[in-house]
Amino acid sequence: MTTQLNEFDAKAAESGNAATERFRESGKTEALSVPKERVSLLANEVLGAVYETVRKHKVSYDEFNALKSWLIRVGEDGEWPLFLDVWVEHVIEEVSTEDREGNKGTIEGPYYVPGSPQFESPATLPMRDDEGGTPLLFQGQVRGVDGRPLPGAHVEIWHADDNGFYSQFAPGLPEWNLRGTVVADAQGNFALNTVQPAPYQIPTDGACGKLIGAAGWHAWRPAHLHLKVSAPGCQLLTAQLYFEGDQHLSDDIASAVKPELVLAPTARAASPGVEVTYDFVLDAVRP
Ligand code: MBD
Ligand code: FE
Repeated sequence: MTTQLNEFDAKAAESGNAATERFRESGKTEALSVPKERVSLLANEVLGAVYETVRKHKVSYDEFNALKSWLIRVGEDGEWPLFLDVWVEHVIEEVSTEDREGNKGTIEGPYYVPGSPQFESPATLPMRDDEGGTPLLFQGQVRGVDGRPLPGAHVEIWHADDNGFYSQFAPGLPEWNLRGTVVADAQGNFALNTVQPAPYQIPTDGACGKLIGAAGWHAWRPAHLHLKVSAPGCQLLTAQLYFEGDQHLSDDIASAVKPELVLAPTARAASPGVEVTYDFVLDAVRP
C-alpha cells in the first residue's frame, strides 16, 4: 500500500533541507569573496559580543554544551536558512535599502523559488480546484520614483496556503501552487486573483522550534504575501504585504513588518472574497 503524504505531514527537516538545497542552487555564493580585512573585522566584533555576553551573564559549561548540541541540530535539520532569515535578515535588509526613496521592502525569507510560471495581467495564480481561503483580488500599478508607469513590470508573488504551507516546502502540494509571475500591462497595471494566506508558524519540531520552545517565545509570523517587483532600469523590490487586524503584526517572530506594508482589503461587491489595491514605486538603478 502506498500512502500519499499531504501538507500536514510536513516535517521541519524536510522543509529545512529543501530551503538549504534551494540556497545552494541559488548561485548567491558563486564567485563570492569577502575581503580578508572585512572578515577579520566582522568576526572579531561578533566574537567580542559573545565574550561580553558570557562574562556579563557568567555562562556555564552546561549552557555552552546546550548551545553546541543545538547548533549541531540546526545543521542536521537544514535550518540555517530558516534561522538566519527569521532572526538576522531583517537588519541586513534594513541597511541594504536605507537609501531607497520608493517602496519599502522587507525580507525574502527561505521559501522563494525562482522561475515561477508567467502570466499576462489579469491573472489567477496556480491553485487547486478546492483551494481553501478567502478569494483575494490584488491589483495596483507599478511606477518609478519619477511617477512614470512601468509597462511590463514583473510582479512575482509567492505565499502560503490557507493552512500556512508553501508549495515545494511541504509534501503533497502542486509544484507551483500559489506561486506566479504576473506581467503588468502597458500602463504598469496588474491584477491577480489568489486566496488569503494563513498566518505562518515556524516548524515546531526542528532546531528553530526547539529554541522558540526553550525560550518560551511564540512561533508565529503574521499572514503575508511575498513579492519581488522588477522592471528594466529599476532596483528589484523584495517585499511582503500583511493584512490589517492580524494578531501578529506587532510581534512577528521575523521582525519583518513595516506599517507601509499592511493591506486593508474590502469585501467585493459582485463576487465572493475581498479586494485590495496597492501600488509599487521602484527606485531607479543607481548610476
Ligand atoms: C516564512 O514564511 C517567512 O516568510 C520567513 C521570513 C521565515 C520563515 C517562514
Ligand atoms: Fe513567508
